[in-house]
Amino acid sequence: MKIKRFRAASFSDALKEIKKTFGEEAIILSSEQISSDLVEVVAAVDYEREQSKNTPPAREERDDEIRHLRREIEQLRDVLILMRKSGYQIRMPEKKLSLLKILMGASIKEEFALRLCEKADDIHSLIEVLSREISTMDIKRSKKLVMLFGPTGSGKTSTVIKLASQAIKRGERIAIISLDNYKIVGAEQLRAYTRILRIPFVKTVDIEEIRKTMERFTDVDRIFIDTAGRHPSDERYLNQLKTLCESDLPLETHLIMSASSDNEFLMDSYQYYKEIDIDCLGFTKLDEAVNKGCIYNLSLIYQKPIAYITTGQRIPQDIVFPESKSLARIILGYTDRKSSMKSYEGVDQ
Ligand SMILES: Nc1nc2c(ncn2[C@@H]2O[C@H](COP(=O)(O)OP(=O)(O)O)[C@@H](O)[C@H]2O)c(=O)[nH]1
Ligand SMILES: [Mg+2]
Repeated sequence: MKIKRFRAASFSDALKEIKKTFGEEAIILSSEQISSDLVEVVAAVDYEREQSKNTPPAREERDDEIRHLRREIEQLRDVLILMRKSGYQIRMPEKKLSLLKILMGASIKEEFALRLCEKADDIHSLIEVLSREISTMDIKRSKKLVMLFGPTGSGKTSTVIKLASQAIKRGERIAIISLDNYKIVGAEQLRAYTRILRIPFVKTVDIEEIRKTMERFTDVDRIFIDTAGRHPSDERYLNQLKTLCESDLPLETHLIMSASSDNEFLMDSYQYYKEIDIDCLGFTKLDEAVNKGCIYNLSLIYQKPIAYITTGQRIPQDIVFPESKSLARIILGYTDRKSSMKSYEGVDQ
């Protein structure tokens, strides 16, 4: 076994150096933040194992940057696991520790929180860093077909109505398609709203029917597609969505997740939803969510922009389109009137 001490400006840099010197088999024996810009990590490698191992080929991924980010986060998670196993306490300057507490208090995953702490010195720079890492999307520039999908009860049908109403307000001509042949109440609720809004409504499960609807409504600017809610692991549901995404339809996909859901459930769902070609994320039920860190956690693992958040059951008003700095504040609980949902209404409508 070979042991070496590494010093670097950040944990990520130290880990990069360790991987470069010792390879993937390196283990971390200890790590310490010595000052705000110096960390020390002691790593070891078992040379026999190192020499005999066959390095598996790196998984192909389109975007280099995403691959790099994921790797960095995985490495940090490995460090944390090893540190915990050896009873190691995180030691860092008081200022950084208080940022770590804020982040973890918001339910941001520990390895993500540590990464953010490396880049920020106070709450203002933390908001800056966070806002640079989350991107948002202007739904005014959406494609003609906008499909919402996600877990059962996440708020898809309500959000379709909210988005349709907003688009009508902007002067767009709208139609709605329901692919929900499962929840009769859901489709009927949607039909009732389309009557009130006086917009065309089609209920189908067939891609060809979607195509025909699109061709029939040539004067329509946007067609919102509501889908049935299913558990993320439901293979038939995923295959139906995949088929739609792989078609030549001008389709934009929005993954709708409730911010009040269990953080682990939301994180786990990634292993299923990553199969789908997702364009953006929409978060619902911010009014019921105790912590909002899941918004950051998910935007980081999906690497997709956030298009909107919904803040209550009232249709159509409880939806906002924050830009990234406001979103960063919301995630950290640093809105002007912290506990009041009204605070979101002032955010970049
Ligand atoms: N508190 C709160 N409830 C919401 C929000 N969005 C949707 N809901 C409620 O969540 C429940 C499920 O919503 P629905 O749109 O039917 O979900 P779907 O199954 O994904 O279509 C309904 O009772 C909605 O009123 C929100 O932003 N806040
Ligand atoms: Mg529904």
